[in-house]
Amino acid sequence: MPRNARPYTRSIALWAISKSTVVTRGSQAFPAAPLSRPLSTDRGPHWQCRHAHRRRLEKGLPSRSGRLGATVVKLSGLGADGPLPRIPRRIERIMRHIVIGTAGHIDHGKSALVKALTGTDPDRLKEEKLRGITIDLGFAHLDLGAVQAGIVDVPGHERFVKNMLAGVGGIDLVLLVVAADESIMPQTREHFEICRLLGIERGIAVITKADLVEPELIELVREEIAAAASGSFMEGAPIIPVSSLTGVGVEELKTAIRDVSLRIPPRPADRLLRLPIDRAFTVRGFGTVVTGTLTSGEVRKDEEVQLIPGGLTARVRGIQIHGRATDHAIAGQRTAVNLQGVDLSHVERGHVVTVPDQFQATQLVDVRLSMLPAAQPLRNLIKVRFHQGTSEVLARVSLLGRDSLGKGETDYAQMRLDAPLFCLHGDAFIIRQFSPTVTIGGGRILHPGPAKHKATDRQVRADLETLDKGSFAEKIPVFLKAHSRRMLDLRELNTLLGLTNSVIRAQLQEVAKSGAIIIVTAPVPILILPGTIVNLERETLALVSRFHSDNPLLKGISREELRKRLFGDLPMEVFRSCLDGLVQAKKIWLQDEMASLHGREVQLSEVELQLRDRIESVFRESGYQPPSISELAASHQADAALVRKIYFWMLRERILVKISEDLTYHREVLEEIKHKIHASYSPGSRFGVAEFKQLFDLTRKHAIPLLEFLDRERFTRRQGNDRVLL
Ligand SMILES: Nc1nc2c(ncn2[C@@H]2O[C@H](COP(=O)(O)OP(=O)(O)O)[C@@H](O)[C@H]2O)c(=O)[nH]1
Ligand SMILES: [Mg+2]
Repeated sequence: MPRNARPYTRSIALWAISKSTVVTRGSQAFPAAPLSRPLSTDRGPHWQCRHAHRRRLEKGLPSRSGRLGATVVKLSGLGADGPLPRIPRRIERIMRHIVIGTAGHIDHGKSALVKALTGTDPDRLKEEKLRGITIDLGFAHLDLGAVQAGIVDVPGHERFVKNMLAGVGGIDLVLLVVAADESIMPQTREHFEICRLLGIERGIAVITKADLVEPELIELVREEIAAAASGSFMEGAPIIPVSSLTGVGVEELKTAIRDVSLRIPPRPADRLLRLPIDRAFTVRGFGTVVTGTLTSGEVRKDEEVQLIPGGLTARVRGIQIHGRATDHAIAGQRTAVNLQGVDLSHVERGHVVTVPDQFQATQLVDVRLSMLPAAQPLRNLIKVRFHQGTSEVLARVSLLGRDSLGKGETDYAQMRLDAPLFCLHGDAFIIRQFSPTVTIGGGRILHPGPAKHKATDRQVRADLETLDKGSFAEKIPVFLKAHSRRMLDLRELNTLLGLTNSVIRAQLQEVAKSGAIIIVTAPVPILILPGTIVNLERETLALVSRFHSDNPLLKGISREELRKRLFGDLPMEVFRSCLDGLVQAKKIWLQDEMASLHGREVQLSEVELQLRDRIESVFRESGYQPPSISELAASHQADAALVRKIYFWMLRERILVKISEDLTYHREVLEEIKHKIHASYSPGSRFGVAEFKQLFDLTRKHAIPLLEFLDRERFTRRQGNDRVLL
């Protein structure tokens, strides 16, 4: 055993073996793809290190024990939630799970090629066999040792391009098939354009039916392909002549697929599960099964998932990859999932299997739209077919302040969808003409849930440009701004992005550090634009000062009233943080749940001041037997309302203390009473009501409320008919 290959007992990520260590477990291999996520080590100490087999694996051969292996890299210091490390190039090359799609004109030999590569006839429908054409997607598994590829075979017929579109999303590599005897044909171009618009980054051109033509013709086709590919993602891609009939070129093609595949970086593990469904069917005894290319995240057996649109939840009863049962599948794998708890009638192509309670479908999307060079100009508000993932819906294109978008042009637009669809920021889409159905353009989703725009709003264009070209830190404020409340909680923001929890938290911390957003601590953190906080603070100050001028004798506005009036529908934490900020900045005083402007004293007029002094001296002088409020008004011949107003102000200022419904004492008198009791009794001693009455020369009318007040103040405690001094 190499020195670095220790037994793993920690439950966090297994990022900890030396570079040259190959690991297998039981009869199952660990392909390189799981490197994109932490490996759980709770499966026991069954790690075997097959150091010597690395070379065989690198060449794509099975290890000598008949098992496949993978190398796990030592990258210490990362927990299961840590950001993903970059897998060193050397390691990337060990093993790949990828998805390959075919593309090309009808009858050019795509399905025959898939059969020649894999032994599987991808034309699975009875009608396909009967008519000899591919109608819907077909699937096969290509085992190249270090490269495990799922192949999606698409129909070439123009009528079935919509099926082609459902299959080609999420592929890593396209095999652009061109028959030697026909060369490039309309659907060769259309499929190629679709791949380009979908942002597919790698391709191999295959000249099929090489047995039917002279070598010179093959060279001509090769030149035509090279010319068509120039300036695109396929510029310089391998072009391989093949005969599916004789087998010539098939091995070369496999080698090329392996070479290209090993250079594909692993799909980042920074996103949540998305499995756009391309097929749904039932299997007797198992129920509903859906298949698709797992475009991001991972899915595990027994976990709960949700289907969007629709929102139905289901349990993952089983998972298969290339016909073999497994406990979990990761991004980049062709995956079949057996769903428990949903009826087949509720599941269809276009739905997406995802994590529960995170996403919603939308009927409005902001996009960057590019028209194909050969397309007819697109008129504003025209109806088109909108394809995203495996779904297709009708949509109207609302252009931003223009009447049409010409061929080859690119601009921002808003799509108004006829039916809800689940997509995220950055997803690719295609549009096809309503009739006749030809592909006319495509692009990227910028905002998957915006407000409806006014066509003339200039700011909209600037914001969309940021969502298109900006950095993560620049985009976040735009998402916040686009929301009517100008804030989003982390969950709401992630509805647009689909990142894993740890990744989005880490990235947002960075953005907050730059000052572009403020994160308010809450059970789900709330993201706010600094400007929004500034406005709220300004409004708070304005409201408090307005309150002061309307209510000069009141100390301030109650906290709850302030919240209701300004922050009614905003989260409590935002209110709290805003108010805390103002208190800390010494702009607001917060006392007894009352907010007032910092440094503000209640201002009384000259007349009011005189009245206050008179009332105060009445209460001081009347000592233990103060007057009631009505007696007070009568004896002063002053306006009763004004007396009440001053009286309440004095209560709020705690100059007077109301001890019962009818009795109010001057604060100093109450202090004096307490002093006198202390002077007469030591703590712990008892006295009765009679003693108390005598001590202060009181009747029951004053004595009982006073004693009850002292009990409430925890100055005394009642025991039977006595009081104990505390
Ligand atoms: N001679 C020859 N015929 C081929 C080859 N590949 C496909 N074909 C034939 O071409 C026809 C169309 O093939 P198919 O795979 O269905 O084309 P697809 O529509 O692109 O899937 C079938 O009759 C095949 O037998 C080849 O390499 N050589
Ligand atoms: Mg076919």
